[in-house]
Amino acid sequence: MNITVTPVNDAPVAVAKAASASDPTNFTRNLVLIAGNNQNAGAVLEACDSSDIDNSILSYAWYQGANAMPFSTAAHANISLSVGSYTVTLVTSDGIATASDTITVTVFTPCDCVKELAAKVQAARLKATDRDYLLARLDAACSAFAKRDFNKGVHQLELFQTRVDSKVAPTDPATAQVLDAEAQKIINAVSAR
Ligand SMILES: [Ca+2]
Repeated sequence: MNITVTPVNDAPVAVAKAASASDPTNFTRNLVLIAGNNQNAGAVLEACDSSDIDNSILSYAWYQGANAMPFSTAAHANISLSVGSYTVTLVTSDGIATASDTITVTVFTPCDCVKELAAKVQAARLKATDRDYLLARLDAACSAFAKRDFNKGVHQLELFQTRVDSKVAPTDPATAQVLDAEAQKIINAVSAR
């Protein structure tokens, strides 16, 4: 009796993740970035969690949207993305079989983020005088960022934070913390531009 053993190849498993270039250890499958310069933001793509049960050597290819050509074939890729929403697909191959994994990256302008913060101010229970002051600071910040006057925009956000700390924090510390943190995220992104 002859027994012939035919090697069976199992497909690899693709696992993609992305992080901000300014925070390159905090990986996620749905990355949100702020383009501190109004134009683009850096991201790190990582394929190292991909695996193959046969321990085959894996190759990688990263595709944006429906593009037929990969923009990178590295396991670890540094990229720059302009403002917009993207789907990024990792295709990993063991030479015979392939697998894919798709993640999303969204890049907002500072003004986009300021508008989201303004919606949170609108939704919060604040005294009318405080709400009007905070919205005016955000409006001024948005205009300044749109004109690329980044220092003025940051200054308006700092005035926003000061008012939140002095008028909102004493009665509603939870809301104050959220508003403060959101403003700080924008300040950090703009300061790192
Ligand atoms: Ca395999």
